[in-house]
This record gives sequence, structure tokens and C-alpha cells, in this order.
Amino acid sequence: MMADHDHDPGPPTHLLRTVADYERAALPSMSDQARSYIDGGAGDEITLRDNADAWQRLALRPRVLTGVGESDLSTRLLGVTRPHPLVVAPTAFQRLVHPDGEVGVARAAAATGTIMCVSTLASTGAAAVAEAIPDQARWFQLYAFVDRGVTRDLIQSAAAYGYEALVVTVDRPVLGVREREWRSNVRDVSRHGPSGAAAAAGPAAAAAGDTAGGTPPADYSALIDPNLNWSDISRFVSESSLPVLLKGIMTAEDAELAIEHGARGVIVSNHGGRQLDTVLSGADALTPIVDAVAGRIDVLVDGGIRRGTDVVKALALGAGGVLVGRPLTWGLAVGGAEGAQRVIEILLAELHTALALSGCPRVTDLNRSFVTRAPWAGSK
Ligand code: FNR
Ligand code: LAC
Repeated sequence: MMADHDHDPGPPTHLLRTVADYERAALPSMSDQARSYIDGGAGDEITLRDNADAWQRLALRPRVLTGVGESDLSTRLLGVTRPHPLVVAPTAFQRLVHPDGEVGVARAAAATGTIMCVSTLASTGAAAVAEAIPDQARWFQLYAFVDRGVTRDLIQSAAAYGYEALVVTVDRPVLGVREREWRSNVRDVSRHGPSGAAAAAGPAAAAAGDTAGGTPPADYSALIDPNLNWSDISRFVSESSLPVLLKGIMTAEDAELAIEHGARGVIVSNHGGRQLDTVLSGADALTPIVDAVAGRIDVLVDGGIRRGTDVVKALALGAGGVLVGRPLTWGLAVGGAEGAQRVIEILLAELHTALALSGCPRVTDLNRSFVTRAPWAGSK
């Protein structure tokens, strides 16, 4: 199901200067179902809202007179030097909002040196993205399917297509309580969406290129294995040549287990507030996990990143990288690949400015002394 493109074109794109501008501009360009699916969260959406609010509960502590003429965003993720710490979060069904879909977002990522993480449930699969940006950094997000043969195929094809990491999502044994989706009958969207169709045809097909067409499943959720457990993680680590990251780690205890089971990184994430409502925000869950991991593996975070200052705060708290989800989809909805690229450029420009004004031109020099709990925090 595609967006209805006969809509009011909204403001000219040169007037869209912030992620929030793109969010507003995206609204009329999305169908009711697409909007509910993308912008919605679980339950009362307490965690969804708090993901963004939590970054605002932190205040910055800028230093001055440090000479910030040349800011340096470069950082290391999984042992590889990257131009900056942003990563495209894996999001399913991107062609719901624009025919450019995941390939469009991938091109935006490539143009900006951003790592592209492709969802197992991408409407345009891992092969098509690999073909579109063959020499650029790509990670593959794995949903482990009930059918372990298919899961193994997905793992092997990720390496064959030149993906550099396997991001195993661990916070979705079952689908969250998606009330906005129910009200808009979103189950229908995913059934008729290209990716759902591919999953029915065989999830390997979902990873194998443009997957429009085919027979939709009753519910793609049923394909994902609710019994996934730590021994599976050890197996994925030993079966795959790629470093494994676990996405959806929310406690220090599980970060420790992730290390014990061979993960090379954890992504502190509550799935954009879409799974278990009333869990902590990414921002609030981050610090105990950074402390427990103590530099042994990479720690990334996502949820509610909307400003360059949010990125600074995440890095100051000890994250090595930051994933961005919905903002890219809003950019895609407004202007296809170009819109998604613009959103990344806005975040990077804001990040440069925020670093300079914090008196810390190198992202790798950020530390906790640059943030404090804001006095206004209690009122949020
Ligand atoms: C997601 N997310 C997600 N995560 C994942 O591991 N696999 C997936 O297929 C999806 N699909 C998906 C679809 C949509 C529409 C959204 C909004 C999110 C979660 C995503 O990777 C990320 O954790 C959050 O989106 C980050 O929060 P923000 O940046 O959207 O606030
Ligand atoms: C979602 C799944 C696809 O959040 O991860 O909708």
C-alpha cells in the first residue's frame, strides 16, 4: 500500500529546517494507516513520549575558550572508523510512505556517510539495498523466524551481500499492544505491504531484493520466534562471520549476558516505544548499561533522537553511536531519498553546532561532565 500522493504539497522543502518541520510536513503525505503504523507506540504511549522528553530532561554544561574551529565527528563503531556516530535504525515497510522505500533511505545514508541498518521486514530487501549502495556501510537487522532454516539463510545472505554486522532484535518476542494500529486497521497495511507479502513467500525472499507482490500472510508477526533465547545468540555468533549486536537491551544484567554470549555490541532501545509501554526511555536506560559494559563492547542507543543536542547528550552519557528511526521515515515521506538525506544533514549540522557551543569539538572527547539533570526535569 502506497501513500496517497495527491495531497497538499505543504511548505517548500527549503523551509523545512528541523526534524520537527519534517514531522509536521510528513503528516498530510501519509495515509491514516501509515501514520498510525509509523508514529504510533504501544499502550498509552508513555514510553513513546518519554523517549523524546528524556533527552530534554538533560541540560548541557558547555565549556568555553577551547578552540572549536574544526569539529570532528569521527568515531569508531565495531572497530571501524566512521565519519560520524549516526546510524539509520531498521524500520519495516518503508514503502508505505514513499516508493523510494528502503533504497531511498539507503541512498540518503550513503550520501551522508551514515550506516544503513536494513530491517528483515524491509519492503525492499537486503539484496536490493546492497545493490543500491554496494560499497557503503550496511548492517542487517535480523528477526529470528520460527523456521530456523529460513533464519540461517537470512544470516548467511547478510554476509554474502556484504553486510558488516548482524543486528539481532531481541525485544519483540511478541508484538506490543499497538492500539493506534488497531484503530486504523494497520494489520491490513502490513498484510498488503510488499514486505508482508515477501515474508509469506518465504522470509529469505524478504532479504533478497524487491519483494513487491506475492501472497500476503495472515500476520507477519506469527513468523517471528517467541522462544528465541540466549543459546540462540551463541549459535548466531558462532554461525555468522559477522559481528553480532543485540538490539533492545534495557538492563545492565542483559548487557552482561550479551557479552557472555559473544555479542560485540548492544543497542539500548525500547523499539521506539512500540513494544512494552512504561519501560524507561533510551536516555534513562543508557547509563547503567554503559557502566556495566565498561568499554568491553560497543553500546549504542536509540529512541527520540530529534536534535543534534540529543546526540551530544547520548554520546556524553557514553554511547558510541546513535540510531535514528522515525525522522528518516518523515524525510522519506516528504521527499523520498532526498528528504531522508536532508533529515540526516539537519541532524549532522545541528550536531556540529552543538559540539562547538559545548566547547568539545571532538565527539570522542565528550563525557558525563557535559551533561547534568535539568532543573526543569521534574515538570516534564
Ligand atoms: C521500527 N523499529 C524496528 N526495529 C527493528 O529492530 N526492526 C524493525 O523492523 C523495526 N521496524 C520499525 C518500524 C517503524 C515504523 C518504527 C517507527 C520503528 C524500531 C527502530 O529500529 C528504532 O528502535 C526506533 O524507531 C527508534 O526510535 P525513534 O528514533 O523512532 O524515536
Ligand atoms: C515494528 C516491527 C516491524 O516495530 O519491528 O513495527
